[in-house]
Amino acid sequence: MSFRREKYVEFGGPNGGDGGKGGDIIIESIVGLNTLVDYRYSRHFKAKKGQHGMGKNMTGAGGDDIILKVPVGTQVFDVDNDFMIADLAAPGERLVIAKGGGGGLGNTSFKSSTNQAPRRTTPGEPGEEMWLFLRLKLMADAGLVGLPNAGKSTFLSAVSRATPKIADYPFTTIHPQLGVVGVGENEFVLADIPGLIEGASEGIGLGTRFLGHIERCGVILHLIDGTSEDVVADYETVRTELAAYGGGLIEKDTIIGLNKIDSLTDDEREEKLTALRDAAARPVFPLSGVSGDGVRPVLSALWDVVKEDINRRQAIEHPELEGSASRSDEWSPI
Ligand SMILES: Nc1nc2c(ncn2[C@@H]2O[C@H](COP(=O)(O)OP(=O)(O)OP(=O)(O)O)[C@@H](O)[C@H]2O)c(=O)[nH]1
Ligand SMILES: [Mg+2]
Repeated sequence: MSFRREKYVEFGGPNGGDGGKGGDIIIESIVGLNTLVDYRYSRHFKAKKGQHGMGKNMTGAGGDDIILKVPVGTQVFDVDNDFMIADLAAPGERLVIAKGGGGGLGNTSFKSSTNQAPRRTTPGEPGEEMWLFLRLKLMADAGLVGLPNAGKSTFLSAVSRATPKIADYPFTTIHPQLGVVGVGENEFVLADIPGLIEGASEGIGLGTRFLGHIERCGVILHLIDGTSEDVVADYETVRTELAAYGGGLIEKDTIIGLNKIDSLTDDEREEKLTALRDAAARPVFPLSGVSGDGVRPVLSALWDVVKEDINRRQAIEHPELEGSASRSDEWSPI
């Protein structure tokens, strides 16, 4: 509240300006961040309050906003109600998640013909406050699935610079890993997730909680351990769990690879390939992540699908770039 006070001005009238608005809290997806680890240690964010209104009808400055930067692929849930507030699937998506309160009104705002010297003001409004739950869905172009020990992590380390842990016991991989696979001038992101076992969809083993990471992949690479007694049963087990999980995984384009052929005789290899082909009713790629045999054709097949997917997404997001993900004949050395 303020009044104009000047010599020779008898009735100066009110001149108290309004208060500034509080800062907003904004969440924004940016390229180059891969985890939400920053929010593990720092969990409270409070935007600045607006400044007070002042005499001479000066409105207070608004408080600065706070921008919470999160990786592309972050989903924002309301902790209390458990509903999704935002799905930041593309870079540069921004959303105001908590609005700063409006500034209070100075007494000038209450001036009227009947009240020329109002002493009335209003306090600022409180800002919004909330708890959020952030969940990151990795954005991979292609995803690896298979039973534990199928050689998924070995494959990822063979085709990218990723260095996942590899060992001859099940559930070596307990967190999803991403690797960038170079394809001539192009590249795509391949995700390695923990192995699935029978009953995974009911929570057995590590369950299916990592399958969410491949829901957005354009293509799945399903690896089967060639040294297994029954490759068809292994194949069916994983397919059953994918189907039980839902999320469109079972309908996704899938490349099937019979892995570890370096440990098979020619006869064993042919026999297992034929059996798998018959069961899956589609081509099966023989390969070895250890020796590198057959890896290139698998990458080619993956890229062909990924490229289509990228082109489709670009056509939606950036129509001017349509068709720019070209076919690659040059593969980076493995
Ligand atoms: N002979 C042979 N062994 C392989 C090949 N690929 C992987 N292995 C071996 O198989 C075992 C399991 O390999 P991983 O790459 O850890 O298997 P994974 O599918 O990632 O297993 P989980 O993370 O437990 O699901 C390790 O002992 C690897 O050395 C291959 O092409 N040939
Ligand atoms: Mg692994």
